[in-house]
Amino acid sequence: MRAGIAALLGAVMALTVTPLSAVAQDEEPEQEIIVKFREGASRGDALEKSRTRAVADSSDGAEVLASRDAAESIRVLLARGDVEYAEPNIVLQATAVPNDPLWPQQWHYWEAVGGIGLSPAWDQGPSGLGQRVAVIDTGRTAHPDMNANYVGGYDFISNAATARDGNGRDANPMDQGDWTTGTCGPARPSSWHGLHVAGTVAALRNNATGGTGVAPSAKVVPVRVLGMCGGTIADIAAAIVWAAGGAVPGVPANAFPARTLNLSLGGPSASCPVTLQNAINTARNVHGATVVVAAGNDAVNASGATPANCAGVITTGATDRQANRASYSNFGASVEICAPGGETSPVVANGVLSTMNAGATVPAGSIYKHYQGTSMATPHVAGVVALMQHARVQHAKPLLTPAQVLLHLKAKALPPAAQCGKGLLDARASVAAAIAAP
Ligand SMILES: [Ca+2]
Ligand SMILES: [Ca+2]
Ligand SMILES: [Ca+2]
Repeated sequence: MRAGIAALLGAVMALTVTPLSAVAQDEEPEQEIIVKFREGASRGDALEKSRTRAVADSSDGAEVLASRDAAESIRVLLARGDVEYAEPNIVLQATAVPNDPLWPQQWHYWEAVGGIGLSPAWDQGPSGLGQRVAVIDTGRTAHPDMNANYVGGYDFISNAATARDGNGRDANPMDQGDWTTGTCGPARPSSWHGLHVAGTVAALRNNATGGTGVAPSAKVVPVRVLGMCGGTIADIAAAIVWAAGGAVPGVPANAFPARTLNLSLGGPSASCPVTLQNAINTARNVHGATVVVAAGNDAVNASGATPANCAGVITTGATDRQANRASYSNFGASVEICAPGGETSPVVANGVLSTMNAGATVPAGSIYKHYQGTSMATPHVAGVVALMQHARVQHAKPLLTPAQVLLHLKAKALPPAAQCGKGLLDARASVAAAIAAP
């Protein structure tokens, strides 16, 4: 980890039912009833006595009737001997449960205790459409559940050796793999960390493939800063400025500036490096970008980790499946909020499930994998920020400033001892607050 200060933080790294009203007035609009007659029933008589009219066939030999007093019609029908059943044809509201087959394993999105309440956030309208989230990480890796949501990007790694692409900064942000054979810390396979993080932000939803991201219509701008052994403050700072739309000497202007930046990275530092703080200030104050960063995975006070200890960022700690602060998560006063980072030990399924590559060194097949870490928590927050901003657009309101984003990010309170900031991210309440704000 000496080569660069920043290391990966991924460890291994209502159904709402609207009952029909039962007001008996002829002026009332018609309500529907589902009725099933027994064989040989006097159907015409039943319709006349119950003051109903036929509308359509239902399933299972039943049919749909209309009535101006459904409750009374049902009472009349049920009193007959030739009716098997009669019930209101109630209207169910959409609850956004996607068809992605891994959704049931993505407990971090929906589980009552440890999840973020994602479906009821989606139910309010937003999907992240039109929003861009820069994932400042290991770069872009192809994946069928992610490819359509990548846009633009750049490679800010100055060191050709750690970049593994034969040159310094360049326009191709492809992740070349960050495996090491022991040059910096223990030997380990490639993490494809940026792919996992990107999938949590914006993996495709309702494509009957894999899982989904938090903001599945948002675009991810892959900005590469982490290579073998991590990345430098200079490269990360340049990436922050560029991702938000600022100018970086020697680098073409960013055609896809992002209003939300995700930095699932960090390293020990007693204070926020000036270079890093200046970059964050530019992104935030000049370009209006919300900067979401990981708290770090060393189970220490986040004031000793950077960029967690920088000003003007949303520092994100991690919770486990039981909504406790995760065992590895940093904590303390510099943590603004926590989100699911999971714990893969002892139960792998209690990690965060997202897009992954199977390659131990260079890319191979596309898979899905559970990771744990504040790296995994951070994109839950970034994705919710994209939902909040999309909701603002949907309601013809101006985008939220970074300060407003933090104000309106909502969380389920955790015990003060968790030192988890506002608590566990609540996507539903955050979107509602974004919509309600002036
Ligand atoms: Ca390069
Ligand atoms: Ca490159
Ligand atoms: Ca999917």
